[in-house]
Amino acid sequence: MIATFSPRQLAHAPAREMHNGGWTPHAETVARAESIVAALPGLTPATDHGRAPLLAVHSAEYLDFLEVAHGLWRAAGRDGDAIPYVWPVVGRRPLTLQRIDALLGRFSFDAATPIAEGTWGAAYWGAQTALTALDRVLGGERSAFALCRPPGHHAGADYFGGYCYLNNAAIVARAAQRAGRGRVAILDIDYHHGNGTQDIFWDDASVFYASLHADPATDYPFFWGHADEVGGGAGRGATLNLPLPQGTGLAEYLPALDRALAAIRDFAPDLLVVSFGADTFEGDPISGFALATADFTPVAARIAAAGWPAVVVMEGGYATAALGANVAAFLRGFD
Ligand code: Q9C
Ligand code: ZN
Repeated sequence: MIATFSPRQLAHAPAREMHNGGWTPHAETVARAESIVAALPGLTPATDHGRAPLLAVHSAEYLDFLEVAHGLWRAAGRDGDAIPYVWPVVGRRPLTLQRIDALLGRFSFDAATPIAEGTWGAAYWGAQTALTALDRVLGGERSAFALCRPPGHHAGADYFGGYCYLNNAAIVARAAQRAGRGRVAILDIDYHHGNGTQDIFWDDASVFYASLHADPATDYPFFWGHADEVGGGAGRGATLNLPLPQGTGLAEYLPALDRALAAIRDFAPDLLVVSFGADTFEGDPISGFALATADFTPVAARIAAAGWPAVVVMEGGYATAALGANVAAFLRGFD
């Protein structure tokens, strides 16, 4: 399968994250991308599609903020990565906010997602990497893989979090619609629920969002991904959440995957976007499912067998040494 990548994504190197009440080294490392690069035979360089496809998903205020956030942090006399510490639970007043701390809180939902010096450029090129994979599928390729980093599915229209800044899967979905693929399904098989993607398409009947993930009763992001979240307004019924217990292995995973695929089949998409996280791997350091490396191939084969043109976008996966092999095993299922 064709795989797209931009080395400019490696400029994002956050040092640490807030985890269980203390600082730990950041799990979303440069080495993750390097592990995947080393496992794939050849990579197609990303091309620049500009800011317009990002604006089809994210607000202008949010993109403007992301671009200058680290500079504002430095201008405030701070060292290292910009990290929020206060959130506007009661009221959001972005247009009156000046202080970097207020802006960070306005446009985020957790303290695990620092804005480092290279974050904007890396996230921008992550989105371009995803758009380049879409180009190939629109050009007639059956499927293409976008090696996106940082990941995207936790990022909403105007917020970052969960190691994510720009929602690459959502950007692909909107760009596909603009190219005439009116009905798009997003299948999210990262270990964590893709709260950002769900929020972006919550009331949109033209994009079906289906997710298999760890039950938010026990796992991040806690406030999204419960089975009773089905979409709202015109989008009611176009969101499908299938939470699974910690310890889930292939035998429990495949029936849930089949449920998601059946729902997508009923929706009859013109294009499928797969948000692929390899953090369902048994050796993942921050997750609790039990898929083995070899299990990723049959998971992908079931998705491929459905026959929709597919853009596979990289999301999480933190067992760095095994990550390349896990991604390669998944992509093999599409051959
Ligand atoms: N104590 C993705 O896989 N931290 N993001 C959880 C648990 C956030 C994962 C901390 C995990 C975000 C794309
Ligand atoms: Zn994840």
